[in-house]
Amino acid sequence: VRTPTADDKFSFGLWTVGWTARDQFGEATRPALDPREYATKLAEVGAWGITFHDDDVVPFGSDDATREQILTDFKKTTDEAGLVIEMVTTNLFSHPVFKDGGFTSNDRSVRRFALRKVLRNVDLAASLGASTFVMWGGREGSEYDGVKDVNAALNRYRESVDIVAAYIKEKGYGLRIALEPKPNEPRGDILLPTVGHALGFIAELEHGDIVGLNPETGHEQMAGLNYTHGLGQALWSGKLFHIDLNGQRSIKYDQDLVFGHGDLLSAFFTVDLLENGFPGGGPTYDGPRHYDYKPSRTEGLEGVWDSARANMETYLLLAEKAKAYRADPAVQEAFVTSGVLELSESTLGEGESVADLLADRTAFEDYDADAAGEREYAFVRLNQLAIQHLIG
Ligand code: 3MF
Ligand code: MG
Ligand code: MG
Ligand code: MG
Repeated sequence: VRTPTADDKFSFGLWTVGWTARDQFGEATRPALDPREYATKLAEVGAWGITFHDDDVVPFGSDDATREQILTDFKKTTDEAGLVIEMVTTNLFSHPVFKDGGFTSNDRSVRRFALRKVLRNVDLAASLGASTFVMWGGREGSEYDGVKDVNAALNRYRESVDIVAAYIKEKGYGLRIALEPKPNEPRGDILLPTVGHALGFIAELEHGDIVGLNPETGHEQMAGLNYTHGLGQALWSGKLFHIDLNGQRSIKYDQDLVFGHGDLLSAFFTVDLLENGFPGGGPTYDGPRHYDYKPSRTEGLEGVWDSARANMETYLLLAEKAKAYRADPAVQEAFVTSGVLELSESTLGEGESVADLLADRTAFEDYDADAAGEREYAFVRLNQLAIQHLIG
């Protein structure tokens, strides 16, 4: 498979390759390198972009001068490596102050602190030329239903997101906010648990025009949901601003495996959608192919870079296969047989009114539902063509 280029727009969170593999049950298995070393190496293995949380680069609580110095050095390294800082995000989950959340903590002083931390980081994101500001509310939620007033929590969530969005507009920053849904972990239940919940939330915002989504493969799959369908609805809503690609094997803890190392067939259709769009046309995604994965705890530093490469290699392999799948005359024919393209035709005809439909006896009174019920859709055949392209 070919080596990645800047046109592929592959991007990685600094916290992915930078994870030292400390988990709930065990110590770190890898050393922590200087953030700049990860950046240089990411560029070497073919990444185009890099993303980070404030605390990934600048230790929490650093004074202003230290922060300034660290960020200047980091930016110098990414510039030299030719890496684009395409997204910046804020850590509102690690420090104990956020144990009951940031924007939705029951403690008002924590909410004000969280908002200040985010606004400060929005300034940083803009100054570094990022185009997306991701908000993953990992601690916004609860373990116990009785401890969180969901109505008040959503009001506070909306308040903060609207304040940040209004601030971005007022400053004239070229930034858009992307909310990242997740059903659980670290909280027992997290607010805005799925793509659908988050879309419903965005519709209630005053400044929702610059607020969209950053759906993560594993997060939707942890809820037993179809990631590709989630991306599809986000696209349909004009809200697919950014993505977190990785792998997850069914409903369990957040695995953050290499992309394709979870549900491979689902990954194929994710890439098919991202690269080729909907079969019948429609909105497409042109943003970064961003990875949020974890090199497994069993891997050393060599494994870190092997796994980073694997993410991109798998994507490129799937992209090739998805192109061949779409170009295959047998697939095109199956799209017709299976009605996949027929679905793009509006249900009422051009200029047809409901009254016309009600008057159309062929649509109902004279309609042979039994005959139509006999139609074979041949979806299995179409799916098998995908399998043939994937593993044939
Ligand atoms: C947790 C996540 C987060 C977010 C990140 C970006 C630590 O499961 O996916 O990664 O992606 O905070 O905002
Ligand atoms: Mg995640
Ligand atoms: Mg994950
Ligand atoms: Mg993520």
